[in-house]
Amino acid sequence: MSRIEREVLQEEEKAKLLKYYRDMLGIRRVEEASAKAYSQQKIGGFLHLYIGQEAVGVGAVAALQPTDYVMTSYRDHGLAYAKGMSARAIMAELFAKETGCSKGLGGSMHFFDKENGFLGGWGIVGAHLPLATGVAFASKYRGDGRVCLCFYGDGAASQGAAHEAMSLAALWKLPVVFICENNMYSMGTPLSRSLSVEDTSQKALAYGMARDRFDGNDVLLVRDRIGEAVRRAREESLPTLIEIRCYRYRGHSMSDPGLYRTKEEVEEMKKQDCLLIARTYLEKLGVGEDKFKAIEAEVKAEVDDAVKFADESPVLPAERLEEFVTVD
Ligand SMILES: Cc1ncc(C[n+]2csc(CCOP(=O)(O)OP(=O)(O)O)c2C)c(N)n1
Repeated sequence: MSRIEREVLQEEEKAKLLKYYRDMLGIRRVEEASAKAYSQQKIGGFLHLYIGQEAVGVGAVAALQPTDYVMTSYRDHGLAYAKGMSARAIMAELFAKETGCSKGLGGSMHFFDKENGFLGGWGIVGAHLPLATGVAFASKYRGDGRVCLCFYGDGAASQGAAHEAMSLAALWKLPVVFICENNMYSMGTPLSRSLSVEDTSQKALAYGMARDRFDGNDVLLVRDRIGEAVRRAREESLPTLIEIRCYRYRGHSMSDPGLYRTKEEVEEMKKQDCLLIARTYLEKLGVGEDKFKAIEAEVKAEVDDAVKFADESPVLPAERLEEFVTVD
């Protein structure tokens, strides 16, 4: 490769990394604003934040084509944003407003965005893995080349539904990537108290499925490693199981005081923060303080606008509720 080609490549990578940085910051600020709104009682029900795991969502989506699918559990705001859902649609859904992605009827755990290929937002632990297998079956049946990424937590790794889903995905050679976001605690239970092995990707061995395992704070590493699984799914129609080690800085949900771990542990993990890592790369590539300030201002304006939009939006009138009920 010539020097000029290398430089062009570096410029391209820099532009991409800037976008990933901006999207990770977008997720973090949207989540912080929703935590604030929750404390002001503008949001009801549960609220599970993605803060700390942003590089997983952004890196994963960077490995996809826009027509590919993403599904996840109830910790869904970050992945929805990464897949293209607007901050307005997110905040309005959280505020239970008609302008939200699910018309305010789903709330935090039930985001959905068909146009962007974001197929939920699912509240029952492990229940969406069979759905992801079904989505991948449909892709293969139609021959449309679409890949499905299915995210779940370490707490779902031993669910029976997860095994049925993986077994059939491997047997039928389906274009699905199962991604266990191992943030170390399902609710308040450390993985060591719920699983006899430390590495949940070993489950793939039982099905003869390809597997991978790595840390999820470096967005470029996440993109490239998930990219390999996406290529396997698209070109060879084969599933992969990936465990990504990550950490959530906040409690399981807003009501969790986090007594099962120390403040020191959380502070230690923050030293490997995904935004810090991306920023350090970017600084080495010559990006200066002004650019970071401009990104911060742009994201702040986006989030402020989303909160205002959600505040001012109407709730769905009660007489329209039946429109969304299906009876056979
Ligand atoms: C089938 C089922 N059992 C129990 C619950 C209650 N529950 C909600 S979240 C959760 C912990 C899941 O942890 P994990 O899968 O690791 O995801 P994380 O919250 O860490 O992202 C539990 C037990 C549920 N929603 N569904």
